[in-house]
Amino acid sequence: MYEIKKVKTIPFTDQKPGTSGLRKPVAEFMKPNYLENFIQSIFDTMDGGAEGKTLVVGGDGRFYNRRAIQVIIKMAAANGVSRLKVGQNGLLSTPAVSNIIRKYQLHGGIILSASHNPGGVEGDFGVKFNIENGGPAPEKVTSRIYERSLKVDRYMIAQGPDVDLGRLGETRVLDTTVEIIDPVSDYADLMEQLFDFKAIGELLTSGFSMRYDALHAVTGIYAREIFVNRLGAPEESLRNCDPLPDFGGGHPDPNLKYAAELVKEMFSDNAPDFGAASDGDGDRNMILGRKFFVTPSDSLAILSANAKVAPGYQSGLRGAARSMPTSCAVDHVAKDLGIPCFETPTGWKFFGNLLDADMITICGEESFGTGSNHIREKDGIWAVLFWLNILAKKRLSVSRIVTDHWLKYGRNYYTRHDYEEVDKEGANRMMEELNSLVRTLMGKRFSDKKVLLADNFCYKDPVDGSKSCNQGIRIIFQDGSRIVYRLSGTGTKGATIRIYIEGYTKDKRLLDEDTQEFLSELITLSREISRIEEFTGRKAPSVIT
Ligand code: VG1
Ligand code: CO
Repeated sequence: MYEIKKVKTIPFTDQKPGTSGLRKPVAEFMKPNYLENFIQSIFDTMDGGAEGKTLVVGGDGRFYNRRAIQVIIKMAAANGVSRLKVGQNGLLSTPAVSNIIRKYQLHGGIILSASHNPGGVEGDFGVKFNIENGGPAPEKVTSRIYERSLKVDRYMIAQGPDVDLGRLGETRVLDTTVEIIDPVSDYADLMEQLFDFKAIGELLTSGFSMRYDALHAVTGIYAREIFVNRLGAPEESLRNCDPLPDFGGGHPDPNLKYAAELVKEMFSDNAPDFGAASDGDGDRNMILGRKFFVTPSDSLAILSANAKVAPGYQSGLRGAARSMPTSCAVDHVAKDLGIPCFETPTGWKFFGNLLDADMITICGEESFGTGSNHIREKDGIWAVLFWLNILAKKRLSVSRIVTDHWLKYGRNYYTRHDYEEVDKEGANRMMEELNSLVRTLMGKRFSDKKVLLADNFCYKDPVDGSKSCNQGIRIIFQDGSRIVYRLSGTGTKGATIRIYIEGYTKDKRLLDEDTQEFLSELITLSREISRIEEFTGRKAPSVIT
């Protein structure tokens, strides 16, 4: 029924994976051979080729997901993959893929998603490759794939009928076993092992109200099974939980701007007790209380401080880690717990070695990502369950838990200012200027603030010694406040400049200030030092988080 076809092709030069995989407008991916070249480059750079390998593939359900999966099934078969697990209807969240790779000891996985970027015909598409530990491919692997993509001159594909993605069970394509799997059950089982489902179930049926917004992306199917079927929450706890190819026209990005409906409800007078949302591929989370927003950096610190309430973490944490731009809130907790706290570059792949070496248990990023050693990706639903587990045990409001935390550890005021879709050249020039200027800032004084350290962040992995430099300009002041600048590696139009601003206080009278106001001096200073208006023509950021 199937025949192997070898297709001649011409390499593309723009298939360099960014912060998390290859991300481009759908229109790019639909160019003849664009997807095929990249997939063949992944197969060609596997140790010993793709022959005999076991892999998993699935995506967030966005436009082109199903088409791409059919191509990948047929290419996997023609390249000799022995077993390919495929999420039913082409769906699998990023954390679910990570779990499946680990649980079934596969060689790797391919995730089709552009994460929180919009989908649909006009939106973005993406391919991420995860390795056998379940985590995103490290830089040495992604650069091998990129090198290969510059030379690939043929790809192998099976010709024959499409596989029915809706029907669970095994079929054969050439000599490859293609197994259509339930995308949810393995993941939901893992969550039941980590969290106290009995206590959470009691909370959710005790008059406590929650809203979970999947923003019409992949976590809808996970939320329904876990929150409603297994934990007994009423159906009305779910919002936008049917995955749609264009995410209903929205941005599947769980933040104050793009999860607007949920935010509106949570800040209304009859707001539920708890609100949460996740992104396109299910690895991000936003946590809200009644009229209260929890910053992702605080969330990481609070989960760390309360980890022992969850059965999966009752013996405590080995260590914690955060990406460099993430606020230092978790550092205070780690210090108090007497555990190490690591600072890594932006991107989940940098946590992989620390987790594999059992040097950390929990980790997170300011960009709405939190996770632990249960898998090798950040995990949206996991974070929501962790919060519910804490709420079920403490029986306090979200805002009370957060303010109690600040009283004990002090508060790290934190904001991120994004300048999206700015001119690439201007952005690069600004970063170059900052880079040559940064060392001269050491010891300098700006009104009452003295610079303690100023550099371009260079990370040396404590496990394998590999170095990743040029990871962002940071200016750290003596009082613990910081300014960080970096360019986004996930944007698909022009350049995106991110400025991260942080201030710290232990003064109990200053715990309840407005964030932008508290940080206003530092914000002005960050613009002056970088001369951002001069380089980009922008007076103000396009998104403030
Ligand atoms: C952004 C975030 C980063 C995150 C990455 C992938 O990258 O800042 O923290 O790891 O997205 O998240 P950048 O380079 O645009 O700043 V996701 O949800 O796309 O896997
Ligand atoms: Co994501």
